Amino acid sequence: MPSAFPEVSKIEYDGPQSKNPLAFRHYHPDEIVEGKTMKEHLRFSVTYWHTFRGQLADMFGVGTAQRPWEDGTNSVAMAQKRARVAFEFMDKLGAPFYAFHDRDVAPEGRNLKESNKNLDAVVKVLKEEQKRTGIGLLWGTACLFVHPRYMHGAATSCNADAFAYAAAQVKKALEVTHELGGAGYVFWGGREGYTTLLNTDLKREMDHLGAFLHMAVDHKKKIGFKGPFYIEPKPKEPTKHQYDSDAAACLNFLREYDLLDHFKLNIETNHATLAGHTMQHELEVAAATNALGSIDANMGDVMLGWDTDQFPTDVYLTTQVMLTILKMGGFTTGGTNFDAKVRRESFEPVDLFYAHIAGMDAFARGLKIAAAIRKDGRLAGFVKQRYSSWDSSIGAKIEKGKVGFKELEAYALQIGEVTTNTSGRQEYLENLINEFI
Ligand code: XLS
Ligand code: NI
Ligand code: NI
Repeated sequence: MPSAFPEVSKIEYDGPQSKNPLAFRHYHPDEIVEGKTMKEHLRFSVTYWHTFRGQLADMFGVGTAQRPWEDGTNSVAMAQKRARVAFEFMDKLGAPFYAFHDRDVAPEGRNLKESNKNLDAVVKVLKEEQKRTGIGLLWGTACLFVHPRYMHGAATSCNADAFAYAAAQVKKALEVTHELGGAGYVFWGGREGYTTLLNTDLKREMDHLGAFLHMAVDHKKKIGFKGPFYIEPKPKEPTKHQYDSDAAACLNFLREYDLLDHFKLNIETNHATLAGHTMQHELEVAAATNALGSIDANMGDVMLGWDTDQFPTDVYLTTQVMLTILKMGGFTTGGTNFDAKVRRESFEPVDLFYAHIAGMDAFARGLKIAAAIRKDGRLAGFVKQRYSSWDSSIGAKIEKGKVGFKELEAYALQIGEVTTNTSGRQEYLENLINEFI
């Protein structure tokens, strides 16, 4: 097969001074940071749906993407050819992982049987290409939101037939992920929510979602898939309200339905901001329950209120992300999945390289900066000091559960007033971070 990107050779690390736009200035895969290589820390992953299926259409206009390898059909042969193009791209980029929905990689057939057969035909090629390049599957997932059968949702549909069909689709997607040695499996509830409560039995829908996820856990055990399940929170879009709206809502749902042992979270920046949170807030909430599994790396636009899925190029953002990831001890099965698409105006194939290089360099910088901040120690030292009243006397007694309201009343009467507050020093700390950027 002729090369799809003949003008691009393997992207190499060229150092911060490089003016070569098709080189890394900061992502240096073998460089050691805090005892691990950058490659091991960041575990970059390319998303199949945006990078190889995105046409760059928007709500007002058709796709603009130039993808010379496409023949305009949605055939299995085209899907197989596209898979080889994808691996040429990822191999040249040096991305160690990719992620897909079942229907991104292979076309939906006339019925489930045909869809499964199509998927198997493409999985065969994916397997060959994984073997040839050493690139692995970070996670697989099932697309339960595009087809009209899921208009009312999948696991939360008012129609039991749609639930059943979705279960069959997830069963197959899970088996295929397992076959490809996937490190994890994602559930993103695109239409698991509602558009109006007037026609919705919220409690019944949530119960169904809980049951669905338990069936998935059972099937995972049955086939011997060892990777974690991840839930990917998002508050809305395409529904008005999605049940797994943010990290806290997901964790509460998992607790309520006794699923917490089987799931971690896959946190996406633009979903966090849609929910009115920062990415770092969502990461910290997940990490606090030991449920931070993986991230979908992208960013939104402050001027636009939707999921714009832009490549993450904001170094302040990647620094915050990496501070939390390093604090929780780094990724195990998870990674940095670029759930991001080039802008509609960036329509040439080479833009796919520029975009990923930009994201990878921004994360490499975030990693290096976060490691430097941690090595410096002033930030962590400040936080430790800020809570030092808890390390001895009354604070230590409260933390150890040795006192109740009665003893605390006696203590308050004795001190008379709180005179020991210290400054939060936000501006000082913001300037401290800027020292490293
Ligand atoms: C959509 C989601 C989706 C998931 C995978 O907003 O980010 O792409 O990552 O289904
Ligand atoms: Ni998204
Ligand atoms: Ni995502």
